[in-house]
Amino acid sequence: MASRSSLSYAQRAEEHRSPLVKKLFAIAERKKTNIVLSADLTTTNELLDIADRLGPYIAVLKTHIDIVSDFGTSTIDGLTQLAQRHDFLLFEDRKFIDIGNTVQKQYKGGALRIHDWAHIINASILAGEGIIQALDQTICDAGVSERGILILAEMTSKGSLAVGEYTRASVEIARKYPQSVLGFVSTKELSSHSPAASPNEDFVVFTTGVNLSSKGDALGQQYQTPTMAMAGGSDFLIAGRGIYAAADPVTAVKEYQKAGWDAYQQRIRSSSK
Ligand code: 5BU
Repeated sequence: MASRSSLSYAQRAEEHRSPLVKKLFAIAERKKTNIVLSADLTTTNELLDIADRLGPYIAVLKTHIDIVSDFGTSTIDGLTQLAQRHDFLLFEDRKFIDIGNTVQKQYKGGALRIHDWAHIINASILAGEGIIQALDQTICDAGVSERGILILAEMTSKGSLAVGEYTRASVEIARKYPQSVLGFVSTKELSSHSPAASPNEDFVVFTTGVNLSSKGDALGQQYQTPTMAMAGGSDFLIAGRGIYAAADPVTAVKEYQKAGWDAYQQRIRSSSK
């Protein structure tokens, strides 16, 4: 089957069955951006300040909420208000990885109340299918339409073991939970060439490790450029330090926005020829 990534976000929004994916693609079209800001700031003030300044240029804000040293109600309320004001979604990069019973508690309750505010979460299938079943159950039982899971099918760090059979199993499990699994965090598009792909299948691909000027860091991170990621079938580009740690983060986010959008337009133009 041809990859859905040759279609425009608008067309995919129209044809997708998930209200959350429809909203995500509609935001991308409206704001002309496929950038996910990885806002790895460690205080509520810094996090809300960057979300407010860069919010107009991004489709999604990704958090690691457990690194916020003064996390509290004001963190969540602030993020939720800014997401509404600037029209972006919230993605908590919690990487759930435990048995089903535990992840339900981690997702729904605890100190972080992730289900209350994060539209998107991610999970590893290392523990088996039960983890996705558990998160799917929490989402379906809550009856909130704008909640979804990305399966962590690959990782960008050097020597990652999320490869081969693990990655293949991620795709197989994703197919069983169409109500709640939106797609993958992966370095490239994974599913369309599999013989099991159905014609209407449209997984969304979020790609981390995106940077315009660096190839990696001293702790094993490995980067690709926005153009490379989009050519590989990525739909949303996750960038952190390349943007928030730049001398001028607003100028930087506009550069990433332009690079990501140009590469997206190039992709849909070349596949319509
Ligand atoms: P950076 O500053 O652009 O390197 O930040 C990358 C972010 O994406 C950071 O929050 C990581 O935890 C996250 N990440 C990643 O880098 N690689 C992966 O495979 C996954 C997440 Br999954």
